[in-house]
Amino acid sequence: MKDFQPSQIRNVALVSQHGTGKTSLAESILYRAKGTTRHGKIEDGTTALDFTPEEIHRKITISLALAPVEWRGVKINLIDTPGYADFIGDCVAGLCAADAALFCLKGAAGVEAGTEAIWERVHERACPALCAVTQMEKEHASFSKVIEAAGERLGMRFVPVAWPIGEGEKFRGVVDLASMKALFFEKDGSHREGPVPPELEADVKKARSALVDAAAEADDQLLEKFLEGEDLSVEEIHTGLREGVQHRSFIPAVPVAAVPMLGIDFLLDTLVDLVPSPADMGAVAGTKPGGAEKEELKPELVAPLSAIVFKTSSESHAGDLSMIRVFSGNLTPGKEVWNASAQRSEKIGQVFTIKGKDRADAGHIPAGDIGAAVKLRETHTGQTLCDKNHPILMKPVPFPSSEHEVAIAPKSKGEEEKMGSGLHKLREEDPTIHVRVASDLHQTILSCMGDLQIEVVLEKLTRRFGVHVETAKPRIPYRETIRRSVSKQGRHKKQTGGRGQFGDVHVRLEPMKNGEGFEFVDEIVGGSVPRNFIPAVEKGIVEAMQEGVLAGYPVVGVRAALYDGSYHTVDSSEMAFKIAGSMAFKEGAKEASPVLLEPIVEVEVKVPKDFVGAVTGDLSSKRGKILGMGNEGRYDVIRAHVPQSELYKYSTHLRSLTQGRASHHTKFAHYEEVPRELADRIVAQARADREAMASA
Ligand SMILES: Nc1nc2c(ncn2[C@@H]2O[C@H](COP(=O)(O)OP(=O)(O)OP(=O)(O)O)[C@@H](O)[C@H]2O)c(=O)[nH]1
Ligand SMILES: [Mg+2]
Repeated sequence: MKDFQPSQIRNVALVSQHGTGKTSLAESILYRAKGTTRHGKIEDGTTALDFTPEEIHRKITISLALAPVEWRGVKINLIDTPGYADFIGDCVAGLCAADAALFCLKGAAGVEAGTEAIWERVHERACPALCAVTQMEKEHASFSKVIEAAGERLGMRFVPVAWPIGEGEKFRGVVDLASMKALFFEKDGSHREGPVPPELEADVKKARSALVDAAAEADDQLLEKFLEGEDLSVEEIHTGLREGVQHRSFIPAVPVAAVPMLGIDFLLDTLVDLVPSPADMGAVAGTKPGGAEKEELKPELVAPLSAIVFKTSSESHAGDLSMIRVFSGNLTPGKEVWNASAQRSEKIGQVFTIKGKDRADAGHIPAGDIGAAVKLRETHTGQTLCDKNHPILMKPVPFPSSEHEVAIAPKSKGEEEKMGSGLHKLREEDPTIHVRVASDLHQTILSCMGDLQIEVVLEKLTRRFGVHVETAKPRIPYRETIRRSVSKQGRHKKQTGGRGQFGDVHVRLEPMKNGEGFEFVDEIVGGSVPRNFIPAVEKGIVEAMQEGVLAGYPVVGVRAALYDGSYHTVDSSEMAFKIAGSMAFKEGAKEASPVLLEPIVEVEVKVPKDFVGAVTGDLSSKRGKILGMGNEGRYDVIRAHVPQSELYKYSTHLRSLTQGRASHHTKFAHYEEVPRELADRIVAQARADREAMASA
């Protein structure tokens, strides 16, 4: 592809919930604009954009993909993003590279489960948006119903720029409301002009008036002209609409059907005319590294470099790549650039234009454009690249936190390392994947956005890294403590010919006020336990506390005071006193009313008002305590303390409870005593497990 000025580029991310037809739309556009010679279909697994085996057999998008096309002398960089909530990380990343979102809604369904959650991402990023009402040739499709419902639900003003001629199987054209031309679809995605069908005149007149109002309101000069009673030209309407889009005053909407290629040309024209170019978007705002001072750079080729790595990919034919959006300056191979996020220098290797899984040498990536470089050594997803002499830090990609945890282990012993390096690579490609080793639980914990993402991670580990991995429920890090003070003697005496072993201690165990930690108090007077053996006593107690007397969980919240003891001049040793300390603790703890503690987490659920009752009721049924309610825009925020053991797979549960319209965060709060009945069950289970392990 040739070079394009920032004013000749449009960067558009296709976003929506799963299945509206984003990938199909991008494929049809790619085909129509001659970006491919084959019209890829999801059903046949032949798309250029969903090219991994995991995507093909599930018929869904998992990773974002790029589809650059040229239309009317303009380069449109389409970024196809996943709609499944589990892969929202790539939707967020795609939005960071785009200047506008093409928000897709199904013609026959409109607002669905997941629509709002995706819209929130567009909204929080303050991303300008257009809307495509898709699958318009399907039964029950209704353009006007969809935009009315979406307007109400999302609290946004949707403005049709075209009116459908026929809907469902009669969908055969659109009236371009700016030019008032009726465009009848040809099979190849193009159209021919014709008269506006008389039965549509009233609807079209009303819709045009709303469109012109919107365009005029967005631009002072146009408003003046409009108020003086003059009609606006098509160009003027487009200028006004583009400004309105840029300032997010409204969302222009067009009807389209991707698979049968109906309305593709009109959609392409709309993208060229109404999506703000990088030049329209104006100066790139960031901060000076190390402070809050603002820094701005013009979106020009001659300006210092500012760019963001929005995705790392190793899936394509193209090898390991860093996908980059350049905001200002020029990214050229062989040049040293500055990673302002990591404060490191980075050498740029070859750079490419990417289309699905294919790459083509690009020479450079100019201001406003999107491309990729051979995977950078020092730079990770979300980091800023710039000119060292003119550093700027852009906002990092706001990846959501992953709350869905499972324990994982390789099926074959000895493959831990392979699993670890595979996961490391997958995490580079999708930063919503987290892995940690929970040493107290003897488990490796994988945190993802949901079950589907976990399934995909495991599949990729097998396909790409040859390691088969099993999952299990993560163990709960229970703890034990004592509720009562007890004094106990621990006496270790062994006489087996020759030198014996002797250690004798008196220890008082007390519960600590805050229920946390451990304290050892030395109350020995008169040398009943010699100084040099006292640390060994403490060591014995600390070791014994690793496995509590109830169910073998670590013990916390205990003060152990060594107040008396005795020794033998020949037979006493550190080892003997350590054993004595340990014995005193084990025996004492049994009599000190030991109890089981469980981790309590603070959960924050962001939920539309209609679901507040359902969510609070559910949290209460999970032994949760509601702490309070707040407000965040159109959402209520519920805060509650809930036992961690009740929250296994809560993401999935919450999704089904709220039709995918809620989100949540958790953080550890504190430990609390487990209710008696439940504790008895956990203790019995732990004992059975230990016995099974012992006999295995
Ligand atoms: N009849 C009809 N079917 C369509 C159209 N567009 C998409 N589909 C079908 O709808 C299903 C989903 O299409 P995709 O293009 O994968 O949807 P998506 O929005 O990319 O889905 P995710 O990537 O999972 O978010 C596929 O079976 C498509 O064949 C259309 O215009 N008409
Ligand atoms: Mg898709």
